[in-house]
Amino acid sequence: MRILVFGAGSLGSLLGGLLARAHDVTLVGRDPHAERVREDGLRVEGEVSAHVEPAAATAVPAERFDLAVVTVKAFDTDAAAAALASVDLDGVLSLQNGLGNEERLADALACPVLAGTCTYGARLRGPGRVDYTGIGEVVLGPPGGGTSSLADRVGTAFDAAGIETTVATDMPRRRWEKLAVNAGINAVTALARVENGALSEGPAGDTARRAAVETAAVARERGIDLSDETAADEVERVADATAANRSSMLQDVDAGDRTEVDAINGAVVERAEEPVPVNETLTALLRAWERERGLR
Ligand code: KPL
Repeated sequence: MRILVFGAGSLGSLLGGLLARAHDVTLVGRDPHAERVREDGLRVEGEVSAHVEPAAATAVPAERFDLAVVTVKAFDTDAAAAALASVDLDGVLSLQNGLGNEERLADALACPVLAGTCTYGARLRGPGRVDYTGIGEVVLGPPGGGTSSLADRVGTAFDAAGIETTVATDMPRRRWEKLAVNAGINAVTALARVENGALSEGPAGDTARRAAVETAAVARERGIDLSDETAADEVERVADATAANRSSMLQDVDAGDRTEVDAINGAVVERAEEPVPVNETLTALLRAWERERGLR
């Protein structure tokens, strides 16, 4: 399969690197990372060690691709949609945090858009180097649920590259479950400056579970079958499986970059019909941190 990975940050580089073991992959990212991948290839280290040689560019090449995998931050989704609008594609898979990304891509693109969740731990170590810090899973399918031949093809292609992938018919519920995980893990690890594994016990872990439980309540208000127990258990399971990982939001804070708080905890607050005090507090704290640094 010819695959374009749009957003060669931590997760995009890891997935692009793993996919390049079986497919013709082009990474779109920033220099100096893209330049180094072009010159010396991409080194994946950690759970898997591999040296692969995908193509890499800072803009989308005018070529045909079977699939574009979008891995940019939620606040860059509209820019991704604009960049992909003129590309000849069979389909797009959004593997992004937060709610609403697939809808924004689908509004701008003529091809079908799949929703996906990914719980891999990844960290960009430097130009041309990505660490695989936690084995996870990719789940993908049509955003509204049900089946599609594109989802089946993409699932087969990911499996062929050794990426454990589930093709799901219940993506609306899966997206809310992943939102609950991110609402719990990302903001708490970013504010406490701890790795995911630190959430196994103590007050930080309690706060993460409470944020996830609030998210499950909002999901139920919207007709999604997600129990408090499932949401809290998923936070624990993912925090354990990616214990050595610095969450994507902590990596943003480490780098002094804008975070995805609006698309994660902010999205929970925005959709809630009843008070969600933990998500409100986490959103307010991260927004204050961003404001202080002139990031919003
Ligand atoms: O999605 C993640 C993220 O960091 O954004 C998890 C699964 C929590 C891994 O850190």
